[in-house]
Amino acid sequence: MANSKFEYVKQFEQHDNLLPNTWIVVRIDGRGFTKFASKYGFEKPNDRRALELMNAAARAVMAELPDITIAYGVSDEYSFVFHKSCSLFERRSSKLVSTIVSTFTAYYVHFWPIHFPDTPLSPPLPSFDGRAVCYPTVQNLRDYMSWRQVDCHINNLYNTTFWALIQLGGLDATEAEKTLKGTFAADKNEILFSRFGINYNNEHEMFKKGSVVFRDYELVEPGTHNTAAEVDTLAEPVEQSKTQSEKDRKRRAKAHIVVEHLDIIKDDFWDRRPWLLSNKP
Ligand code: DGT
Ligand code: MG
Ligand code: MG
Ligand code: MG
Ligand code: MG
Repeated sequence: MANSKFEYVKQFEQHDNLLPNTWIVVRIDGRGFTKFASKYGFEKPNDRRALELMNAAARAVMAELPDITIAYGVSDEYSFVFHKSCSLFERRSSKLVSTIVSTFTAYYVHFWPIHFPDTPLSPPLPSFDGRAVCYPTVQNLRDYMSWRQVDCHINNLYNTTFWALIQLGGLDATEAEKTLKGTFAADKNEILFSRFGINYNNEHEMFKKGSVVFRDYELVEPGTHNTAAEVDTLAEPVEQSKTQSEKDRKRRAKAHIVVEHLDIIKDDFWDRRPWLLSNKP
């Protein structure tokens, strides 16, 4: 390509390659979804259609980006995890984040009519923000995932009780808030059960646990337990031939992507799916 006198402007571009050998998490979040949810009459506190639409978009993102290992979604947010050995886009933060955000948003809009057949979208259209964070160890990554799932649980128990007090108990928002002030989880469970006959355990798993998206291979029998430190070693980058990593990538691209509502805080989920954190596809 010919050099022009204008080409020097290229030097103004900033490098934003993420730290090598760390787990990359890209979290996206719906912009102004409080307003968006009320515009489209999302059910409170959880709208199944809206959550399933989020899951469908996340699944499509994973199908388009085989480098994503696992994703976790709750409310209007989704976290996408890239393996620490990932070299997609030379690990450039802005490329990773903008690709995920735009792919997710495009599919969210594309799938909207399937989930909301009677309510066409109209401007302002849904949009998402995104950020990338690096986590150096498997323990840090799992703590991140646990943090999001605990958040899901705490918010959902609160919201379920809050809206039961309003929708079934006839309280207004101020009264419901006052009732819940200073209560612990056990108190909220008790309010739900004694006042409304609701057993929180029987609430929909998607509402209680959020959604986990991953590639499904054969489950490993529990008992062959790897500690986080051992998994960290497993996940060390091994020198792989180009053809091998290309094969792995193809295998990932072909694998069935599932959306489940499982506990990702305990070891069991990870122990049974060693491919999620190891170097194997
Ligand atoms: P942001 O992210 O700073 O642009 O602002 P928001 O309004 O998106 O706030 P955020 O992300 O902290 O909270 C998510 C909002 O989305 C929250 O107000 C509840 C709403 N939302 C998410 N899922 C549902 C749902 O299934 N049903 C209803 N009714 N609302 C939902
Ligand atoms: Mg926010
Ligand atoms: Mg939001
Ligand atoms: Mg949010
Ligand atoms: Mg280009």
